[in-house]
Order: sequence, then C-alpha cells, then structure tokens
Amino acid sequence: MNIIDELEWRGAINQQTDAEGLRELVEKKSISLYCGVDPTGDSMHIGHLIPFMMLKRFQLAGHRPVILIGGATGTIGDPSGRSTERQLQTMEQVQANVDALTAQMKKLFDTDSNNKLKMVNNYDWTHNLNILDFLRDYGKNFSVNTMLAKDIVASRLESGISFTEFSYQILQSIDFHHLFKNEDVQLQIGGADQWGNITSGLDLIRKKEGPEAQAFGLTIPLMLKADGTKFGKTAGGAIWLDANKTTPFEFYQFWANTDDRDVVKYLKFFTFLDKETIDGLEAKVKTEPHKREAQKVLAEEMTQFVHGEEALKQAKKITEALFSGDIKSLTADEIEQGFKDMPTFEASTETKNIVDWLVDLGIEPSKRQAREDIANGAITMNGERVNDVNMDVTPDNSFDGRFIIIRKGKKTYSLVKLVK
Ligand code: 629
Repeated sequence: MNIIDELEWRGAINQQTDAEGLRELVEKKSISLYCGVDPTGDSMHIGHLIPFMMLKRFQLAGHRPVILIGGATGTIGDPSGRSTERQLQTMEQVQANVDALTAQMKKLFDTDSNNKLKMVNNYDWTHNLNILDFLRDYGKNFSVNTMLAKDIVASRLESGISFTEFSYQILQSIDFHHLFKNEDVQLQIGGADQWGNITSGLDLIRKKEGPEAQAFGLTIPLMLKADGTKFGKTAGGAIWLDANKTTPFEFYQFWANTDDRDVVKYLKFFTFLDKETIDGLEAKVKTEPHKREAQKVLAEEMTQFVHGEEALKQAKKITEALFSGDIKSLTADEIEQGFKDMPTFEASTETKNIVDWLVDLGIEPSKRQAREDIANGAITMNGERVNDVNMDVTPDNSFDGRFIIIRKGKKTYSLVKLVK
C-alpha cells in the first residue's frame, strides 16, 4: 500500500490541495514534510498526537518528517478554532513550553533513524525579521481581502480580532516558505482547523517561487465520537501525554474505555497495526464485543507508544488488581496511580479502633452501620476482609506508611492517605 492509500484506508484524510499531484510525487521520490505545534502549554494532549502519528507514518514509508515547534507563533497565538482573543503568554513562559514540548517530541519520535526526524523552531528565522522587511517581502504578497475571507477570521469579524491574531496566518506562511526553500519541504499537514493557514502558505510559496512550485497541503479530519461528545476529554479534563498530568494507568484506562462504535476508527488513526490485524479486531468487536479485545489492544499499543514497556506493565497490573480486588501486590506508587480519582480521605498515623476510624473519616455514617458492615464481611482493607470490630488501625496496615485502601461492598473504593 502506498502512503496515500494507507492514509485513505485509515480515514485520515480530510482535505488535500492536489490529491493526484501529491500521490504522483510521493510515489516518485522521498519527500520532506512538516507539521507544527505551538508551545501554548507544557505538554501535548492526545489531540495533538494525531498529525504527528501521520508524520511518523510518512517516515516509515521512507519520507523525511520535520517537526516545527512554534517558538515565534506561540508568542502570538493561532486564532483557529477559537471564538475569542487569547491572552498573550510571557516570552519566558513560551520558552519554558518550547523546552518541554521539544523534550516530549524527542521522546516520542525517533530522531536517529535513516530518514531522521528533524526538529526546527520558527523563532530562529522570525525573531530578527524587522517590520519593514516583513511588510515589503511578505505583506505585499497577502491580500487583506483573502485574509478576511478565511473561516477563522470571518467567524471573528462580529466579536472582533486583533491585528496580532489576524497576522498569525502570515507567520505560518513564512514558515512553510522558509522550509520549502531551506529544507526542501514540499508538504504541510495538520488538523482540519489548519486548512486556512496551510493554503495561505501555499499561496505565498507560489507568489514568491512561481506557479510551478511543487508544494502541497493535507489535513486530517477532526476526531468525532459516536456519542457526540468531544474526543480526548474526560470528566477529569484532557488526556495529556505527560505522565505527571495523566498517569499511564489513567491513559491506559482512557483507551480501554473506548466505545465499540469508535474503537476501530481509533485503531486506524492511532496505531501502527496493519490492515489484517485491525480487520481481525473489527470482526471480534462484532462477534464477541464483551471480550473488549480491540479496546485492550488499543490501550496496550497507545500506552506502550507514549509511556513505554514498563509503564504499560504497571498499568495492566493495576487494572488487573482493581478488577480482581486483589490489591495486596501493588506498590505505593501503583496505589497512587490506580486510586487517583477515587474518593480520598486523610487520616492521622495514630492508632485507632477500626469502627471509630471509619466513622471519623466519614467512610461509614455511624458506628452501628460500621459494625454491621464488618459483621457482614462488606469491608475490606488493602484487599483483605476485616472480620474483627475490635481491630486497631495503625501505620502497619498501610502501603509504605502512605496509603490504606478500604473497599465497602463490591465496588466502592476509598483511598485513605496517612498524614503525619
Ligand atoms: C507554525 C505553527 C507552523 C505550522 C503550525 C503551527 C501550529 C498551528 C497550531 N496547531 C495546533 C496547536 O499547536 O495552532 N498553527 O495546538 C494543533 N496542532 C496539531 C494539529 C491540530 C492543531 O499542533 O494540527 O489540528 C490539533 O489536532 O490544532 O508553521
């Protein structure tokens, strides 16, 4: 399968500027292509991952990917997909985010292979551009009329848009032109929201380099969920790639909880599994959906890709322990990951009778209820049933002096943190 056929099969193409031209080009030779990200935060989330996985697919097919970090554009802010003006970040903030994203990209994408992945920062060619050169060398090639007609700007005419954000598309166009000239980049890809910026760059390349210049744009569809809610968001917020913001266990769970109606689409979009494997999993979604085999494979592939082998093992271990109720084997770190979103209580380290302890924490409403639950075998501590209403709770009952896990009934877990 050539790379364009593969992207089509994966449902990964939204719009293309010249589908036939691009197909011919990538069949003929190895090309360079790029995708950019702005340092608006210190971590990417899974929405960002989509176009960068596509870059990687091009890389696997023998092409050369370039990742652009927007050290310059990040100081301005892309108005695409936003209904209101952004607050400017400080230059220091942008730089800190550039560093964080650069490290994250390096971790995710192979920088040592043959068709090496190249990282660039548009600050390098933008920060010395003076205002007169900007207006004379670039501004003259942009028609305000065309700029106003772009969706992004048109949708803001009522509510208002600053000259700063209005100019954003020129900066991104300068990048495409710069990379075309200096890195032989012939294709820019991005999410569907980037269509206006990408086509604006192609216009600039043609104006400056002549109508024969061979450059292309391709966008990837917006990820939609079958139930109509926004992709990549949970009650707890975005799914981040940074393990400190979204733990590998939470990350694993996010994918494992994918709806049957979405799972095949995600496998195609996010994993490097081939058609045969994905077709096989699709058949299993139909014949034995209760086994959730496709979801498991998706969660494994994604956690492995973003967090690595060890973190995946841990996420699976926690999942298994929570499912079976046998949590004794978990380490304190694993407890922390697995119970992050469970109701949490704080207790002192002093020794206390179990009944009093449960009531004082608020896990049980009354002593009578606590005694009754214990007598019925409905309370477990760290995976072991509590049988004795006279037992004492001490730090010896905790994981590493830090956590005690109480389960009430079959499913209700509470995390008790010991504080000194
Ligand atoms: C300079 C900056 C360039 C080329 C691109 C850019 C960044 C671009 C942008 N992208 C989004 C971002 O940074 O704002 N103007 O958050 C984001 N992108 C990934 C996908 C996207 C897009 O990083 O393209 O569609 C999300 O899936 O919103 O020369």
